[in-house]
Amino acid sequence: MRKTALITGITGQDGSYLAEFLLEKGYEVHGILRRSSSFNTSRIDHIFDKVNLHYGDLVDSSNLASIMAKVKPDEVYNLAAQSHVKVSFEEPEYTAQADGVGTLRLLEAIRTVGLEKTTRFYQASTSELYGMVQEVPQKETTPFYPRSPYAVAKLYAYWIVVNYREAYEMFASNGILFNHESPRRGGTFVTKKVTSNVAQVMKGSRQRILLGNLDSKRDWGHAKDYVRMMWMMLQCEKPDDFVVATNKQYSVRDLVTLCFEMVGRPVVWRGAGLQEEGVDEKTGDVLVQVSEKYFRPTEVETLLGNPAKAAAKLGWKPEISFKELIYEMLECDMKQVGLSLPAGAKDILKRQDQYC
Ligand code: NDP
Ligand code: GDR
Repeated sequence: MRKTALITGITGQDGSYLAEFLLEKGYEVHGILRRSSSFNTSRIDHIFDKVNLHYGDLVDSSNLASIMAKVKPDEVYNLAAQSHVKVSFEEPEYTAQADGVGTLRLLEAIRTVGLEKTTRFYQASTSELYGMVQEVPQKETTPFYPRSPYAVAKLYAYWIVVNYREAYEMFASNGILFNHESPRRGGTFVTKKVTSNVAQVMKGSRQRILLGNLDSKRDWGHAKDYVRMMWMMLQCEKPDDFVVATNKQYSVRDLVTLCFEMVGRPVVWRGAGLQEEGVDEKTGDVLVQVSEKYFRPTEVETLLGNPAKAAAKLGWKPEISFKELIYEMLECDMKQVGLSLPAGAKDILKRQDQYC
């Protein structure tokens, strides 16, 4: 029998990859779309006629219940969220409504229509829960210490999922996903901001890149690898929570260094703090500067995930390396401005180094 899946956040990075993945598996795919004054479906335009879209919002309970009653999904993937950490400091209440209480609304919608014993539920939890890290690397048992309104809202969502699993025996699981990126990543997240700005610098339409905390370290994987794991989590015998990560970390400075090396304009770093600059090794041109504007009131300095449980219980491991991910994103952004990557980028891709 053909399975039915409902994806909230289908127009986002992960939603679009997950929809493709589930269609390939033969699922009937439904998604919740927010009304917008302009088109917001660019990531799913290529599969538009294959998915079923319903207008809705995680802040509207009755709408969620009526979608649930109509679709009666076998699997629900809750990916919708105000997902930007810095923005959550400016919109804390809305972030709590959408990311925290929104998860509760969706779980209640499942119960309201009597699907709690049959529908499986995936929650997009996050490494941001670890915040001020209490253990390195982070695993499923590492204590949480959220450091933003976003992370606090996601903490509520994490625990309400655990509670509904225990209280109502729902098949409800948390994927504690570390940062994952792709050419479809939103332009205000640091990887995409850097790859697209580097392409603009190469085109000559931008002089330099302004960034916040260059010391921040992240465990960056590829979104395609991570949506596969979302599905795997709902296919196992029992609901459970899993860390999904690569167990490798790089700083924002490493990311910028690699990108400029790939486009053939290596940078060296000079100065410190707000005065730190990334300078073209040959010409001395300033290509990167630090701007306070991108600092967060409380920062998550370092994240590194241990995906051993996902490997042992589900046989999952990431297939795309950090370097391959950045190459793919840069290639896409260079194309966007009518350029291509120099031949040397392929050599960097093949080289054995710390970015493998
Ligand atoms: P995106 O920001 O790319 O996508 C978010 C999606 O949620 C979009 O489809 C957006 O719609 C939708 N959305 C936002 N608010 C609402 C709302 N109130 N009601 C309904 N839909 C809404 O995020 P990602 O794809 O990167 O991430 C997916 C999920 O995984 C998010 O919950 C995120 O917090 C979480 N996560 C992401 C990680 C990552 O590194 N990418 C890591 C760990 C967790 P619209 O297109 O209209 O804006
Ligand atoms: P993050 O991703 O906050 O980890 O949340 P983001 O790419 O925004 O930041 C990563 C780190 O880079 C530093 N940084 C900058 N960040 C942005 N956006 N812009 C800058 O100019 C900049 N300069 C430095 C940040 O301070 C931070 O330390 C992402 C989101 O997808 C969440 O939804 C998800 O839960 C987590 O990843 C895991």
